[in-house]
Amino acid sequence: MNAAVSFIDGKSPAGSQLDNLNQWVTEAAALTQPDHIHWCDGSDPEYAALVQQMQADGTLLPLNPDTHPDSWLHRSSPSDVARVEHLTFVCTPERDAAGPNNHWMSPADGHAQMDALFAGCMRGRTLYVVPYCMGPIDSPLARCGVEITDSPYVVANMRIMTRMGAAALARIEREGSFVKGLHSIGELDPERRFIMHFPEELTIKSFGSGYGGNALLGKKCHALRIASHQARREGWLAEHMLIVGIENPQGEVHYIAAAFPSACGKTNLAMLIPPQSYREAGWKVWTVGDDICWMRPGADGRLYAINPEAGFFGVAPGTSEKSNPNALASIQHGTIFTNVAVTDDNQPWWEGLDKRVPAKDWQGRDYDPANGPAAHPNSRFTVSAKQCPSYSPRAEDPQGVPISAIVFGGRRASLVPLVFEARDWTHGVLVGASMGSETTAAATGAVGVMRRDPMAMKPFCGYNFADYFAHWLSFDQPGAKLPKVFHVNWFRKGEDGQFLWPGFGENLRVLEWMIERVQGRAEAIEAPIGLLPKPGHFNLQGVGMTAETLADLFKVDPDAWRDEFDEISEYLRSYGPAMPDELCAEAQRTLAALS
Ligand code: SAT
Ligand code: MN
Repeated sequence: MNAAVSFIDGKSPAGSQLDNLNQWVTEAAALTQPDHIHWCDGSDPEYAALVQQMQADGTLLPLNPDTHPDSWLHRSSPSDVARVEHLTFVCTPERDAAGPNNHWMSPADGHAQMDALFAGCMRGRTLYVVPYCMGPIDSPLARCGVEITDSPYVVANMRIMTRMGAAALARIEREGSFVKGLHSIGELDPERRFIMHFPEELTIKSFGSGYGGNALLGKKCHALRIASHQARREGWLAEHMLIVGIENPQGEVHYIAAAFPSACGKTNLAMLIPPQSYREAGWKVWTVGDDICWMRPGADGRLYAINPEAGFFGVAPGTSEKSNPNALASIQHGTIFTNVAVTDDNQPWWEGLDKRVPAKDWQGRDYDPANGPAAHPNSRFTVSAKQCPSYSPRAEDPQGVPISAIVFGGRRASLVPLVFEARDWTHGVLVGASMGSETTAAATGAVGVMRRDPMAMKPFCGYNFADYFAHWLSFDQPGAKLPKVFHVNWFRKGEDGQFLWPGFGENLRVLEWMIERVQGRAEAIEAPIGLLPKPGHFNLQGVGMTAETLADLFKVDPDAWRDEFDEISEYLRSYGPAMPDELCAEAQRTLAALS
């Protein structure tokens, strides 16, 4: 054990509001039987000591200190490389509360199953108590949690991804309430792996995985599954959305929240670099968040959003000087890489980065293309948001940023045009609810299969989707100044199998149209599925696109859309009577317009 890490065996912070926390830690320790208990203060020396300890035992491998100072490589167990949706449960007294969109277990069964796994699992290990705050530490929209874990890798990641340590503990002491997350990597045995949520108890139990959203409990488990449940009760929204600020040449900044499934380019859009002509004209892009958005109505009726996270857990493959220079600049130092490859001079490497040939693959084997990609397709970087050159100063604003537009998008090779606008809020909710996307490597299972992923929340909504859609509809109140809602598809392909739209920085053109729609400056034409840009009102100057490609990009094929809407209607109906009639009626309205 490294002496530099101070272990406060048995001793815990004072303060009567913390009785609740102390008691839970005592119970967790009695169950898991750790050798040591360490209360994390989130300090630099603590982080340094943890890293040193992990380097000593091989959990972290140092990377080239000249090119990537203070950066580390972690190789996870090869059977523990992504979220496991089939092992993720929502445990509510009534099955209906969790809905058909979740795997369900009764709380009693869930606790019994998990506690049997946790019994004695930390013998010979240290139990870390990780107090954290999701959101700026002084924000009324922020919420706190405490993760108990036996993984120092998880502690180090939580320190980057959340406001972790003493300040969070002080807020918990003031407020007295927090989300409890109990985590152990167990034996990293896929047969003994479960992630369970108990929303009524604000509790998470996760066993057997050390990877991403399975283990960094502040992220998907707290900030989405538990928070979505809290948000419904308290009148706000916890969403799987990036938040980006677009500054126009007049210096006005419009904030946009956009929902895309995991590994569909949220990080790239949040850090977009404007095309040269836009840069020269004075456009700027500000990153507030790349994955999660909490928003609530402000006194002026607008929705105000915070990013509950403090860092990025970004997908490495595909990140390059072309696709995302801001991300690349962010990860030159102080970064934890997980499951990437390395070059012969020990620099992190992944497919799509550049033309170098890696020396070792993500499992540490000599690189051999016969073994598949050198970096795991779901390999990641963990880095503080403060290191991002485009990080918005408003990201730390306790009041959040006002949202002008909400964007839904998926990965659709055909059918769905580059952009369309919803007719109104109810139609916007339908557009979100009927989202479909091809699956990615962010979760285990087949990749590239089209599935319904409403609001990109299929893996993350902590309650019945029917109730969730009703909650969304409920924001349409007198006096509300709701954002306009749009749908985008960067991934439409032509008959030759090539993407029709160049994407990346050029996506700003689409955001510009949205902002001009919000300002009432750009015009649209009505199509049965929503409003499309009126030719001449969408800036394509310099894109070099043929009229034919443009027509393909915006084409709405009524026959194919009728099939899509038959499927959407059936999907909505599959939720039974709880599905809001308003939404089914809205789908019927679109279907009628297509006939
Ligand atoms: O593994 S995570 O859930 O944290 C990342 C993602 O899938 O969005
Ligand atoms: Mn995500």
